[in-house]
Amino acid sequence: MTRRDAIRVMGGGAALVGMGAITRSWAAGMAVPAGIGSTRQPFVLPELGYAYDALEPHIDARTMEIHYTKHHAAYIKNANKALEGQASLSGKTAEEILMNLSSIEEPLQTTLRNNVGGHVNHCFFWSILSPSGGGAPTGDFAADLEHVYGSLDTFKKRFTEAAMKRFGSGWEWLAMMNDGRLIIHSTANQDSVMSEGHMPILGVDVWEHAYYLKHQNLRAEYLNDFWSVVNWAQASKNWTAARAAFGH
Ligand code: MN3
Repeated sequence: MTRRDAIRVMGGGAALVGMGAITRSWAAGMAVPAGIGSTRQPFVLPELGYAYDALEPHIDARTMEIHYTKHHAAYIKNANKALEGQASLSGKTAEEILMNLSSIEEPLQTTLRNNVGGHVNHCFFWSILSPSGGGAPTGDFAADLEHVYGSLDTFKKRFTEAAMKRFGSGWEWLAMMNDGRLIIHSTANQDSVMSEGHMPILGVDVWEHAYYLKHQNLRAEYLNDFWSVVNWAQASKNWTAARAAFGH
């Protein structure tokens, strides 16, 4: 029986069994490639891989610097502090914690949802941006997008519309469900799609701290700029890793 079959046969009850495999796939380099981030405790600020001003004019240097050295760093500090003395969680990766949040008692669960989620989401976000980004995806990932959404432009339009509808702070994602299908999905605050059993392929931070200095309240202009720096090669790697993790 393959893992995919196991997940299908056992249904929801197999979620944790499936999650174990997914976590290993993720840890092997899905969304936090070598050199980009550490998902092991204690969490540390990852290498950005490019200069603060490398994404200009689309995302400005000051926003990048504050976002990375203040916002992301704060999630890391708070996550590590919350995990101090939590022996049962000390060997867990960030992803394992997010995938098994419901097993953690409150109020720790909420603290970890926000801060481990914030760490993982931001590691993912930095990796999905690139000074040489933009353009269009290629290969099987591009074919899947076209199959599901009709065209890249239609996908971008629907993703942007969904990101505009996220009320308050949160994220917009292109994610894969465990049956291999793509979905455009929004999460509030720092919630991770991994806590819902999905794998992230592409994501954009729509908290105002991600764009307010340059774009002020104009989220639509920020999202338009996002497409100019999106790292489709990384998204394609994420798509391939998600397929493998779910046994497709
Ligand atoms: Mn942010």
